[in-house]
Amino acid sequence: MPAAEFVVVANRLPVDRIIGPGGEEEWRTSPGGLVAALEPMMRHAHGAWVGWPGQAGLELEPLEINGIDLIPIALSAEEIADYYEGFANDTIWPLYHDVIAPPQYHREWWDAYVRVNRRFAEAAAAAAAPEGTVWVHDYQLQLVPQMVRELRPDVTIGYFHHIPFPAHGLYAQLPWRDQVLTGLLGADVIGFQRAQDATYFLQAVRRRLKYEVKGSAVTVPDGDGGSRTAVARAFPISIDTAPYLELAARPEVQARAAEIRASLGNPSKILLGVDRLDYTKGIRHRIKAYGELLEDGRLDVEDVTFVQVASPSRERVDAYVHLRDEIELAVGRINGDHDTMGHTAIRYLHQGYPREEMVALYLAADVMLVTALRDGMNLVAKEYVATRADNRGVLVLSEFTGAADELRQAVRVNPHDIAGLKDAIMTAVEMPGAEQSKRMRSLRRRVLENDVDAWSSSFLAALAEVRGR
Ligand code: GDG
Repeated sequence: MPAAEFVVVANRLPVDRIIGPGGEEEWRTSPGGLVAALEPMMRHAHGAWVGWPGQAGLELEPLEINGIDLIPIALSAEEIADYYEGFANDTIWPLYHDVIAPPQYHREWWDAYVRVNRRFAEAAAAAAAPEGTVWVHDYQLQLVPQMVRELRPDVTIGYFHHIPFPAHGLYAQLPWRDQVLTGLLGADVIGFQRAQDATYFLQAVRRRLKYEVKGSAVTVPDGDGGSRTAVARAFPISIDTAPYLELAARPEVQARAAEIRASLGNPSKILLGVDRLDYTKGIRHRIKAYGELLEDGRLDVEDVTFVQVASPSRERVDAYVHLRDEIELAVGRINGDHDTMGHTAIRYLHQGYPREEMVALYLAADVMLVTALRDGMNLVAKEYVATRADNRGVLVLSEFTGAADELRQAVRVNPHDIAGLKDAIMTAVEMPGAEQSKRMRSLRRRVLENDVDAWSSSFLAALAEVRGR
């Protein structure tokens, strides 16, 4: 495989391996926004993508799909347990989401994280063309930037952090806090979702490593008496809006939205939640507030239905097993107390759906509830807004999401404040049409202008600027 001008490094490859009925191997591109954002540029610049193919023990040769070289990284079942489910999802994930669940600190998980990060870095270093660009993604790979730099000082390195970065008081818990900062500072540009995340990162760098920080620039000593500059700042991610606009305009998707309403008994208002089943998403808080509104008689199941799609996630991590039990207990209680033969209080769906169905749900929903306790961005909020070409519908949005920095015309909530959340839900349910469209127009302008292309272009422009120095 020839050397690649542009190398993306992410935990997962952007494809899923499907084994057909006759045992034949097939690859299907996963519909993530990241692939959509990077694909055109990767084809143009001869791109390679380094990532795990998604199955334990699968050792594959590099392959080319749609003009992109895919470089699979094999992970054993034990490495998945320690590096991915362990350190990434049970240490870093809860710590960086403000310790909503207690982070577990295990030295053998850290050792696996270092080992696996090195494997990704070596593959990226081997794939990159002289003076090429390497763009590393997310919290599973925080050590990769510095590892790539040591192997390939000639390449330009970017890193984008999709989840929040915590305040120093929390970050300081991490037993490997200095190593992780050093790993990230191997990048020329370190991108975060919110300005606040970048500020917390820069504070940690100043306090722990004592490097000089001026504005968004860090002076990173190179060990030989010299130094270089790394830039850390916000680049809020967005969605690829085109497929959402296109699906929302399709007559059959609109007909499906009407069918969904009818199958719920044509309630006057449908509330919707769409999340991975994750403790960061505030699903319990949302259910509690809704249950109390029914209890108080402020909402009635004859008029209102709440649909919660909770797509299965990280099912082998204990905290997720408990969360599922708690949510299902709460849903069962509320439905038991309030359902009638013809109407259900909460239609709870622990399933994943094709994108068409998600868009039909967005179109069917009068109120979208995004009540995350902490969320890097929250793309669901942006997807809902993108699909509402009729300018109807209300977004209830937690102020603890990255999206809240941009989507100022949403009904903002602090999900910890159940009384406030109840009032916000009522505001949304009762909002007059004219007010809905005034707000939705402004939300849509924002999402349509700042799409995922704008995001990747601005990140790459910042990388090019650093390189030009
Ligand atoms: C991380 C950060 C940041 C969900 N269920 C189904 C489905 N989805 C899709 C949604 C959306 C995506 O998954 C979820 O994105 P979010 O942004 O809401 O949340 P995370 O998964 O936690 O993502 C987050 C993001 O990275 C990007 O930087 O915004 O803060 O935590 O696109 O629509 N899609 C389909 N079926 C489902 O059942 N088709």
